[in-house]
Amino acid sequence: MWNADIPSANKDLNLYGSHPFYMDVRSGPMNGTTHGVLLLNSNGMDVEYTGDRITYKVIGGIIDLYIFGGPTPVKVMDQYTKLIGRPASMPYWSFGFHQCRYGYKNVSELEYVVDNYAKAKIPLDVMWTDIDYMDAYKDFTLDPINFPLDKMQQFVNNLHNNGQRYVPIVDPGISTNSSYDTFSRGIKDDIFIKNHNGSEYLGSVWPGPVYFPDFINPAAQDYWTDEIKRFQDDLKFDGLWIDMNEAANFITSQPLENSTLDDPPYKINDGGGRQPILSRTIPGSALHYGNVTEYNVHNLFGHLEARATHEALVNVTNKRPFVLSRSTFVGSGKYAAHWTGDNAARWDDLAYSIPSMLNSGLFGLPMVGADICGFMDNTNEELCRRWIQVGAFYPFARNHANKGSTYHELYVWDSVAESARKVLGLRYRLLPYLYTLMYESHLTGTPIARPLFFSFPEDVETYGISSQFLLGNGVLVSPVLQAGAESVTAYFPKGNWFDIFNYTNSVTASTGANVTLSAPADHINVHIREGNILAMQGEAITTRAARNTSFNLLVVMSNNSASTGEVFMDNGVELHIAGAIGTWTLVKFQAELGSSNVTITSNVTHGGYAKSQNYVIDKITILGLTKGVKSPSSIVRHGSRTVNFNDMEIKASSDNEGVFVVSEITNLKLSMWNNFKLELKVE
Ligand code: MIG
Repeated sequence: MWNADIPSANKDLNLYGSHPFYMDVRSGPMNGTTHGVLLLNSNGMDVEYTGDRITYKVIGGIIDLYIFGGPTPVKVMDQYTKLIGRPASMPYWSFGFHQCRYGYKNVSELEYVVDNYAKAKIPLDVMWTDIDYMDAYKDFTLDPINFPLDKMQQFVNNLHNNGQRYVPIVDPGISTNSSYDTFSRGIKDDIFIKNHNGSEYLGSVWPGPVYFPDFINPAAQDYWTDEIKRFQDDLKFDGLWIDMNEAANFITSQPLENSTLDDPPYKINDGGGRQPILSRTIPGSALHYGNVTEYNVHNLFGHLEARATHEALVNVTNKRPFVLSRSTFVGSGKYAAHWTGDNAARWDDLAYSIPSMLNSGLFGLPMVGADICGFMDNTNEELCRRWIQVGAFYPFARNHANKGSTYHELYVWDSVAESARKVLGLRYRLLPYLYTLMYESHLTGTPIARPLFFSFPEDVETYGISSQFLLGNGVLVSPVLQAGAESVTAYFPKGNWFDIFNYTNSVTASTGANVTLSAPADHINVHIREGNILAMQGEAITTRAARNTSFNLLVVMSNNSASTGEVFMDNGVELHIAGAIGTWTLVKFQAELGSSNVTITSNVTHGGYAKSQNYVIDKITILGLTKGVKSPSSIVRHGSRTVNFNDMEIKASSDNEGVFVVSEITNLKLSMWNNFKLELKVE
């Protein structure tokens, strides 16, 4: 573990971040008993796992070992994130679809991309710019020719008017060009990392020679906040993308003579070799504020930059920050979202994106995704199509490509566009669910995207599965990860599962079972399990538009227990999520099956926000019953009133297998801010 700018497309090498944490799920007499272990240590280390033991070879610091007793995966995450910091709340818009590319040439090209998404009717919430927008790669500047301020302002304004957002990249290395104000202010504030002799450490990154801000220095926070404020005064960006924060360096400095900090006696595995640990980063002998050596805090650089950037955005915007960081450490989820770095446009990398995403969740960084369609190399139509089918269900869904690679925005190929409309259509209908999972994650640390064993810890068959994942408790994503495949063999834990696209294809697993499902070119299998209730909204091409649609409650009945679900709502950007003032609404739903009726109830906390938005449930869909629901069996209570829903329409149709009935109740107009109780006959 030694944070490094090594593309994640390479296997079995150190990554951008370090998380000396693991979760252990045991099979045996008490299947599913789970604990977690953290070695809270920022030094470089090798960690060796040999089946029955784990060995930490740590080259510094103290042994600060935490054991989280669980005994379930959910409880381990609660205990772990209670210690390291709960995952940051994320703005609602960040659950929309994002488009980025390294190499966009100018503002016109940005406009072209945004326009083409609109023309193709593919959702797009956030447009990004990579280092191309900068003047000679200097942070907080704009290329005066290709990305001039006035045009960029207009571009960002237009995005905002359309309910869209803009996120630019910022790198940590500050150009030492003497006419660059950000540099001069950094020198004046004396916030750069030093050599052991007190001069500034000179690295080299995109702008050429750079100094690196020392985010351990309290003065660096003020400096960073001030720079971000100046930039925000010019251009109203909505979040920041912090890259290269391992910290990446294009040069490898010479080790100081006899320095065990630059060239320690035990050589950890860095980049696949056993070498001095200053390869393409800041040397271990460099000094931070308070004479802290880089040797001890190297793995914290990205974490501290994420913290400083988060704090800066809080100060400057007074809104919920969105920070995307490449490098992370234990606790970074409190400040940032994460993408998995430079993958390649290869089928293997599509498959690896699932365990990478799931790991990030276990590390307390639930807002995560991989570059959709693949960053390095040229993607192709089939791979990009399968990738958006998976990526639509990453908590953080961003298409990104390397400079020089073929363009792969979702409208480029018709078949990709068509599939994107379908899967992102579902994603946007699921936005209230994703957002509620974020809220739950923020409170308890449970990831948004989860390994199957989170919901089925007693089922040992789930433990090794990294080709499928769950969103929340009961939405199962079973993608195609191979070229040419038109079917997928997926594992279904015990229960009744329903195709979430059409409700009518079901899978019944009386015990856990591998099931082969058809997966034609435009389709990904996504199923919802009995026992779950989802509050969904309508399709739209921005999150803003989706939020103006009425709700559809999807209730999946179970013979074994009551079905439950909840939805959290607020304005999506306020700083303190679920704060004391109560400008938010939480609604819990429950559905129970009686001998001849179904009862669906809601329980509202702080109805005010839902009322201010006039949120109504206009339709309830009930799955999982072998008979259809009929007219209300008794009264319908809605708030303090007893209501007779004269307009209510009920339609029941049997599913493809003729086993289950899909019941749809429309024209409901149930206000979200009032408790309701709905009793329906089942015949
Ligand atoms: O040296 O900013 O991982 O997403 O497009 C490469 C250019 C620097 C690495 C990031 C990638 C980004 C690229 N950056």
